[in-house]
Amino acid sequence: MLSSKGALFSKRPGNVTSKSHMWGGAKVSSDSRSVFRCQAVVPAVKPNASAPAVTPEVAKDLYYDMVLGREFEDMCAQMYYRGKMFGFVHLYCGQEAVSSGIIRALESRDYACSTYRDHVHALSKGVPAREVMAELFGKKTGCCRGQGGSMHMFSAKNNFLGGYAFIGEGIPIGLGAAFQSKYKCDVLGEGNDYAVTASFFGDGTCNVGQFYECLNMASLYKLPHIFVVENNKWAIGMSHARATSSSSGDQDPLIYRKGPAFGMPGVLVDGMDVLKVREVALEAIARARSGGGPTLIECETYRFRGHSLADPDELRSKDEKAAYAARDPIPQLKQYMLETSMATESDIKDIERRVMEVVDDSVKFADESPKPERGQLLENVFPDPRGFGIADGGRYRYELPGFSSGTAAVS
Ligand SMILES: Cc1ncc(C[n+]2csc(CCOP(=O)(O)OP(=O)(O)O)c2C)c(N)n1
Ligand SMILES: [Mg+2]
Repeated sequence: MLSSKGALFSKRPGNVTSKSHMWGGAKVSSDSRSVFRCQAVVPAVKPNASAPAVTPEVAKDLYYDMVLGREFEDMCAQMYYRGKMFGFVHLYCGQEAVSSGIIRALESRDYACSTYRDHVHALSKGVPAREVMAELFGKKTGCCRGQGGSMHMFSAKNNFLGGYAFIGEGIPIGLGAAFQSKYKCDVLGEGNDYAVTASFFGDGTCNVGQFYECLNMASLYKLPHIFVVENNKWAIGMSHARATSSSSGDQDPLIYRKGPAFGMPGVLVDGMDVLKVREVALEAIARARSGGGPTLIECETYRFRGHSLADPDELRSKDEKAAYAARDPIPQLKQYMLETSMATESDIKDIERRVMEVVDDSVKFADESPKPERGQLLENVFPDPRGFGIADGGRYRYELPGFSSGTAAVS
């Protein structure tokens, strides 16, 4: 049950309550997890009569995925403050309905391209929690062998095209993926329809030039690309309304209106309602897959934490935070599933227990995994290791003992 003041889960469900792990020599009991939780409140939700129809299986998948995203991020906060992660870490708490609503509507052959707020996008696209957590710990078993870290998750096998520290950098990468899938089908005759790419980015990023260049190209070539704007109202400490001009003279600088200016549909959706997000996603995916071209989807959402774990989050008002906390997408879906008999309390508990096990397991795996060898730092820098130059004695540097022990190509 949700507690009105406390966490999403006031108590760890099932038999995992007594489990504990060793981290850095300190025995950490799972109870300490609540300290690091994102504070959720019971939302004033009514059963949504106009909610789009989904099967119980889909609803349970969405619930699992959103709870996984929330619990994984809360665990990241705990591990960050325990010194297990380095650099900036941007959490996704509050925005889960966007990731789950869009990415879980994609097929495995489709692509997702992210931002620096990328852990949950990676999880929704099927990158195992173990690999994401190990990447955050900088371990060799991470999805980028520990060389990417929080902002640079990538998984070729899951068609997850990466996180990007520079805002807007992922959009042209996503566009390129959409281009290749159209090229393969139309020019090389592979397959009967297109793999679809969804690229994610924030409201602040919509004032970066690459966004407009990509809107233009996607529309010009009718690419199977979905632009997903996660409008959480803030770009670090800059309010969207303050930083962005309005297209039609009204107060609210609505981003979705930029779609039609480039010849593509623009859709505004409640990004705190996963079923609504999924509904618009399915429509955009079907259009993209069948050659109807791109869509711009603006999801109105909110992050429940500061910009990064280094941000004290003092600029946003208490009232604003409370208003969005009351629209938390996770309890909303839970309540909907219970009231429509899509799931029982025991189904819900079972999902939550499975999530806890996956998150606990990811931490144990990451903690016990080996660090990369020192020489790995020099891999994947030049395609040809001779690019590292000549060392004293006339040999190529890569020929020196200990240069690299891994996968750098040697021709
Ligand atoms: C090209 C570039 N300029 C500036 C920054 C610094 N920066 C990091 S996050 C951010 C704000 C982005 O806000 P938004 O797109 O709304 O995404 P959100 O953090 O809200 O998810 C800025 C300006 C950057 N990372 N890259
Ligand atoms: Mg933002």
